[in-house]
Formats: sequence, C-alpha cells, structure tokens
Amino acid sequence: MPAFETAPLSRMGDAKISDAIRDNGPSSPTPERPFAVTLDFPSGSLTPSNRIFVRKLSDMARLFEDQEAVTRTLGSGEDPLIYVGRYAAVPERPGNLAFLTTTMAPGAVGSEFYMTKGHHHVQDSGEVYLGLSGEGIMVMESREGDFAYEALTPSVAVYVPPRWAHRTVNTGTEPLVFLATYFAGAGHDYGSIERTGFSRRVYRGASGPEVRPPLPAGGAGQ
Ligand code: M6P
Ligand code: ZN
Repeated sequence: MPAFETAPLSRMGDAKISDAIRDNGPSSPTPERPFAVTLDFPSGSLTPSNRIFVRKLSDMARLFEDQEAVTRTLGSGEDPLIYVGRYAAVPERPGNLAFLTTTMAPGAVGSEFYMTKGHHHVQDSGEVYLGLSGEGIMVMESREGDFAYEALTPSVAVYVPPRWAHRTVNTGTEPLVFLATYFAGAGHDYGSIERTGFSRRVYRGASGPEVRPPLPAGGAGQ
C-alpha cells in the first residue's frame, strides 16, 4: 500500500500521522509553516526578512582586476556599497529552498562593472535567478572550464546547473535587482573563485558591455 494513501492514515489518529510525516525527513527543531513575503522590485526590499548582508568594496577588494583603482578608491576614504542581500526566513537545512533578493548598485572599478563575489556551491546543486529590475549579466563557469553568460533583466529567469560557479554583474545605470533560490544546504564556496577567478570579466566598453578575458597588462581595466 503506498505510504501516501490517505484513507488508512486518517484512521491512525493525529499522533501517528505526525510521526509518519517526521519519518520522511530530518527532524525540525521548530515547526515550519507556509509563509509569504512581499517584494518591492525596484529596491529589492523583501518583507519580512530575517537576514540582511552588505558587501562593500573593501569586502571584495581582491576580486576586481584593476587593483590600482581599488587602492585609489579605498585610499581616498571611500568604501562604496556594492550590493545588499535580503533573505526570507527559511532555515538553512537540506530539503528547504533558500531564497533572497540581491540589490546591486550601478558602477565600475576601473572599467570593470560592479559584480557579486561569485561562488560555487559546496554541495553541487542548481540555482534559479529571476531578474526584477535593472540590467545585468550572469557569468557562469563549470568546474570543467566551460564558460557561459546570460543577460539578467526583468522577467528573465536564468538557470545555473550544479557544478557551475556563478557571478552577477550590473551593466546598467540603475540598481540591478534579482531574486535567487537554491537548495538551502548548498553552502557557498568562495575560495576557488578567489584563487582562480572566472576566465572572463565584464567591462564597460565603448559601445556597451564586453564579456571577455582580461587583456594583457596595460590593456583593459587600466
Ligand atoms: C544570489 C545568491 C546568493 C548569493 C548572492 C550574492 O542572491 O546566489 O546565494 O549570496 O547572489 O552572491 P555572492 O554570494 O557570490 O556574493
Ligand atoms: Zn549560488
């Protein structure tokens, strides 16, 4: 008899039914209930949110190609806000789907557009991004070295398969706002991106964004 057949279960009483449900997965320290959040697309505000993180230039200084521009900016006492993340209150454990908005300022370091740090998932698993406001590009690179990119604009959803590192870049003049959802137990691995980077970066070119490898010293980003 299938475990999900309802008639016999309904005769087992409340306690038995809740035991059966608990046996289907890891036990929850607190009961989880469905909930809804409200999104403001232009700002990325997500209400209610239980965790907000902020990344400034100083938090990701080594990731930009133009280190002279980074030093100049930080040396002048400026530490621009690059992006803010706002999480919905989903416990970070396997079986759950984490989701959050990210709001990224427009701007560039040298000629390289503002971007997220970029990461692999510790436990290889996919992710879906949905553009809410602004104009951006997602760059993605697999552990095997394949590279891909997609535009991220309002009403566009981008799928990131397992084993693909991902980074989002604001190529517009307004904040880039997007929603992302992923396996809550995935974990963020920043180390490999910090060590090797992506093979291509996104630059402000004369006639629009350029997705390409860094030029030899003295070229792009100087
Ligand atoms: C998306 C998701 C988050 C991630 C955020 C910022 O919203 O992928 O998991 O934290 O972008 O990206 P990063 O962590 O690489 O800075
Ligand atoms: Zn991710």
